[in-house]
Amino acid sequence: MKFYYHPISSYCQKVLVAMYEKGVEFEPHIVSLMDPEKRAEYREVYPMGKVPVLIVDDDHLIPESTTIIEYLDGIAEPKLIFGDPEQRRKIRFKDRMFDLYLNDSVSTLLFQSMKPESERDQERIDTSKFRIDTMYGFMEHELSEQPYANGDDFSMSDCAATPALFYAQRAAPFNDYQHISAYWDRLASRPSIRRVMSEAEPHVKAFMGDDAAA
Ligand SMILES: N[C@@H](CCC(=O)N[C@@H](CS)C(=O)NCC(=O)O)C(=O)O
Repeated sequence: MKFYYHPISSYCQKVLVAMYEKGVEFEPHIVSLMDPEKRAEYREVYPMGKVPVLIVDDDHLIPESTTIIEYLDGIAEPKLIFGDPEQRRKIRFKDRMFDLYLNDSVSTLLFQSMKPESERDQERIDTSKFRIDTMYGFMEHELSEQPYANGDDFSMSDCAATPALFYAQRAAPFNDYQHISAYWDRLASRPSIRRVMSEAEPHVKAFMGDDAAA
């Protein structure tokens, strides 16, 4: 399997966590999306130009982080989408919530904060803050009753929460939320996640020009 990704990309980190949890072997292809030439080259692989992408058997292209994890679940243990239909629905639901309303909002805040104040989009910032606060409220409640997003076992939802919380430490700190903080400590102590973070760290430092990944 060929995996097209970049260690700094949150959606790639989500899939890397799943791959390292499962011990899946892959051929790494790092895509430098900041370089216009490399970006154009990558569009030959995947016209949408987004990472991550998994290529299986040389020509079977699998884009989209959730879809990649669903594919991996079919070929390698441990399962990250498991249980009865209701449990599986909840795993997918939280995966969507973490991607769309937490991760995307955290990314928006990070990118906006890197712009000069006069160029920032206050409406997008306000919407992102509202979504993050709403997600934190939801997560704090859920995590008061269980160690992981869907109970006792680590699932695809936790893969999705990882990069969001990794970058949220900088963009939208959650220190005031006792259960989210404990959840983050639990996530960050998993070997798969420690590996993803340590691989991302030098790239995050170079991109943000400081100790953001510390
Ligand atoms: N829904 C996609 C989102 C992928 C995505 O937005 N990837 C970003 C990096 S985190 C990207 O490729 N950005 C480059 C671009 O938008 O051109 C997924 O879950 O894989």
